[in-house]
Amino acid sequence: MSARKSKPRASSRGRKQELIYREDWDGLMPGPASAFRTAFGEYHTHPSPPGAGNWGDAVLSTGQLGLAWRVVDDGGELAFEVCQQMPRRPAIMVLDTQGDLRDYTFTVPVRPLSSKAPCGLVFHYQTNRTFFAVLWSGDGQLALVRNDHDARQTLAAAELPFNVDEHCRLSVTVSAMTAKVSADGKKLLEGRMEPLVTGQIDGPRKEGKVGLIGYAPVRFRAAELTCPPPAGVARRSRLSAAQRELDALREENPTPEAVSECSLGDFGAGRNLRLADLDGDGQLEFIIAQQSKRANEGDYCQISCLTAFRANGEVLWQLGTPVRATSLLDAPTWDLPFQVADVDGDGRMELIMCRDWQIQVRDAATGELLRSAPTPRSTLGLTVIGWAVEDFFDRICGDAIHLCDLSGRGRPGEFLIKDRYANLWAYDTETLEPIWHAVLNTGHYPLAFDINGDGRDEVLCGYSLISADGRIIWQQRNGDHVDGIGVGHFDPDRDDFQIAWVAGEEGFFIVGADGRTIACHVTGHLQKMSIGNFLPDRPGVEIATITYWASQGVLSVFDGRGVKLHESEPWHAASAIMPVGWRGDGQDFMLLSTHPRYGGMLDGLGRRAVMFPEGYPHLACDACDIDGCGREEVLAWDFDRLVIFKAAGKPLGKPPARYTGELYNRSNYKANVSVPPEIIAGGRRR
Ligand SMILES: [Ca+2]
Ligand SMILES: [Ca+2]
Ligand SMILES: [Ca+2]
Ligand SMILES: [Ca+2]
Repeated sequence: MSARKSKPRASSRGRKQELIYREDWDGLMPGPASAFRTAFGEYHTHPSPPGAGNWGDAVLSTGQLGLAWRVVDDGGELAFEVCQQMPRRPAIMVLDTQGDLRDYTFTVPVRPLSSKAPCGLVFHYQTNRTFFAVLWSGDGQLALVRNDHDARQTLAAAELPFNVDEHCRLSVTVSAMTAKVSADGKKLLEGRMEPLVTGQIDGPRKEGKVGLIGYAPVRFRAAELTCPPPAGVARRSRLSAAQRELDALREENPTPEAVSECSLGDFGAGRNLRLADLDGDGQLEFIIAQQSKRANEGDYCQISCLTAFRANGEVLWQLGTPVRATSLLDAPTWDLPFQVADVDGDGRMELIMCRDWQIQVRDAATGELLRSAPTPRSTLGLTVIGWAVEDFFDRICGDAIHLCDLSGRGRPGEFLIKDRYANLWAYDTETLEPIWHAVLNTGHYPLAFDINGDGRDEVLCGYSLISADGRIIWQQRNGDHVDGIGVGHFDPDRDDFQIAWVAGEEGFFIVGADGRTIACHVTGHLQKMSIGNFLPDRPGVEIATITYWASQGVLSVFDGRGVKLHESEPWHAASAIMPVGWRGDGQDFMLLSTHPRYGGMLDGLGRRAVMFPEGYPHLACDACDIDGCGREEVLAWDFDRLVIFKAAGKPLGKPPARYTGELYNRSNYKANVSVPPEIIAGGRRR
């Protein structure tokens, strides 16, 4: 990962240049150079980063089968090859190990393989949606562009005959925010670079990374990165200052200590874990679900094995037959329908679940079946998403369960159950009788909340607000679907509740209680959202979002009014970005993952403020104040082991009162929160 430094060398124009990096293909072999294209990275962590060598694959292709990037033999040397048509978003391979580049020359021999769409180099890269690029098109145009999310500006253009039979040595030199582009040593373009501004508190970005870009098949031979020696001196000074700042930041934060570790035997699974005091002894236990897939694999899953266990690995009970998970494809990329709470108010926990087209209520301490009913009859609904036909089976499989209080009994006496994308039903937990059915674009996980303060929960589901009686109060007509929903008094200047949602390609929204949009940002395919005090120096909560699909890993931090404060790309995948009150002084971190190198906990500026030790699982993670100390612990697991990390030492302040959601209603799509209680005052949240 270190810079490949060598003695200054003479450039073609005779001036000495310092070599920052030259691709020597060390450790690389012909073969795939991309991650496989599934929803795995929405909230699971790859064992190694998507990409190859020192390069990260920054754009997950969608709509294509197969991989976007390969390392190939190219006339006796190696090369990176884009082996896909990528019309929606370009394939980008970013040189991850070399950031903070200000004045430099980036040179790569490029051989286009298709005239259907452009290829070229990216530079001053901030995220896979914010960068400068030189793009070579099939019509023989070479363009210098500034790409700021969906706004693209051409700064300069020139003719360069397109040639799919030979390599052309493309080179971009950046000096004092002016870019000069040459091809085979001939200067063709020059343009001033207005710095990209990624967020209100980020400031203009005057440094960035470099990478390779292709909207269509193209080969790139060994890249070379050089700079004038004074720029090298200045860069080393910036890098060491940044490292000192990061070291100081980590020094002032508690380190993670593994306080508990257990084997998951043959019942381990990905991110489908619930926490509850199953036996009423005051300690939390866990239930983990294994799944069996069918049809298109992801949309009609059933729970195959459910295991209740203690933190020491002792199994309390088990339903079904465990089958040891072996492949990353065994990790769920959906929710499974089970939740645990005291739904009848008798002081004992019940498990509400769906399995084999049945709704079941079980004693959570023993797993014993108390009552059951068939799941709802399937119906196509109005908004069928092409790949998931809702009437594949005559009864719904049950995609997710959300416990709620529709009748105002003061406990979760009802529950919501949905199919994958089109129908939502409310049920009574005692009678297992259906109460109502709504047909809508459900999105992934609803949120019940008493938004009008009458003691009964309303239901936020997809782009709709539904009354406790099942009547749609308002509904926005947007495309795609909502993944996660939050509600609260986010804007201190407004009296109503605001609703925040992330909705894939439609973006991140803040909506008033009347259903009108207050703010909307499209920063890629918005996948996950969490709400907490990520910037403690700023008043109020911050709302963090992260993207996946087509341009993954773009982390954005907004204030409660929807003003974008910060944006970066800490890792080329999404994450549940669980808010964690790790310090115990009111500041929250975002848990990216427990991977010792690519994960960590981020502050509101995207800095890795806390890192996790080597030698522990990092497939999946979650956070919860398990022991009631006022700070969240971090749970990390893979198919074999579960470990609990605790913040070392005493809290750094007085842990403030916070609302972190109910212990039940865990979901891979929900927005997770850590907010002052007054943010949700006047309503109740499930
Ligand atoms: Ca217990
Ligand atoms: Ca009970
Ligand atoms: Ca209400
Ligand atoms: Ca704040």
